[in-house]
Amino acid sequence: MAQLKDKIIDLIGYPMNLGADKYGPELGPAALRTAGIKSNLRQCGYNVIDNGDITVHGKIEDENTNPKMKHHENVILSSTSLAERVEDSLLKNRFPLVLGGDHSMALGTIAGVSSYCKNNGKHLGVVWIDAHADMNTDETTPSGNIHGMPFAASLGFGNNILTGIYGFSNKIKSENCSLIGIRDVDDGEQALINKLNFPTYTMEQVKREGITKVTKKMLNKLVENVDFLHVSFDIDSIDPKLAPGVGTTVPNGFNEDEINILMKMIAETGLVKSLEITEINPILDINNISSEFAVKTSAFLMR
Ligand SMILES: [Mn+2]
Repeated sequence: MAQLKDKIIDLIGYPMNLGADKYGPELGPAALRTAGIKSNLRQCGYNVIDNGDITVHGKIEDENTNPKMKHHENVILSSTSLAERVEDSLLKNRFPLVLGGDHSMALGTIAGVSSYCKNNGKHLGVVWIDAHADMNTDETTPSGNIHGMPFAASLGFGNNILTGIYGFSNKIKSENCSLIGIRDVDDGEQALINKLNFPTYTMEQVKREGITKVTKKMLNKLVENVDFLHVSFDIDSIDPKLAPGVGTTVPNGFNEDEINILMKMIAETGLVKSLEITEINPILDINNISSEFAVKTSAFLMR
């Protein structure tokens, strides 16, 4: 897209693992750089600036003050730095591409994007590509891990420690969001999805109807009301045979054609203005193939 090619891509590393409460995701930014994310984007014709990694606070060994929202103090502290960085990038008319890090990062990314949109008259939509719904709250969570809560929190559901990050709540509206690729949803998450009549496109639906038809349906609904799309791309949406290096593998994910078509069709809206790549765990990977796959497929989103 000519419009996007004129922009500078701001690479922002976010080596966060507290939301997963597990070692590995903090190595994601390095793994994605090693897989050639910069050279790949430059070959596609983009100007890329690598801003290095954001300093994250705290560590897994720290004592948990709340087992239903593990490490929330440090998750919030670091996410706030991320939100500032993302908003600053957008204010400079750049394209923030955040390299995670576990999915708690979306608290910060979406806070920054949403703040920018609110202050600049933009209508924000989010496409969330994930095997999971990330729609738990501190009341429904089976694990207490915050990486299962960022979508609910961004929508304004859950504890106000999470929903109120960056000084305001309700970062996004459910009717302007969509969730695609899900195949492992907790009961509490399903209850919230049902209550909100939330637009979800399951992997089962993708396999049954085909990716083109499902994506068309999703985007038709979405583009009606938004002029700014943020894409939150969880690598566990991809089939574990192609991307085994994630914290929580779920079988029967997107195959290569499906994920590439999804990315291309989202790109064709011309509305993609920010992206995060999340949940890579290089410790569980095989020769960095998951990061290499993520780099290749996300390039389709940037065309
Ligand atoms: Mn996720």
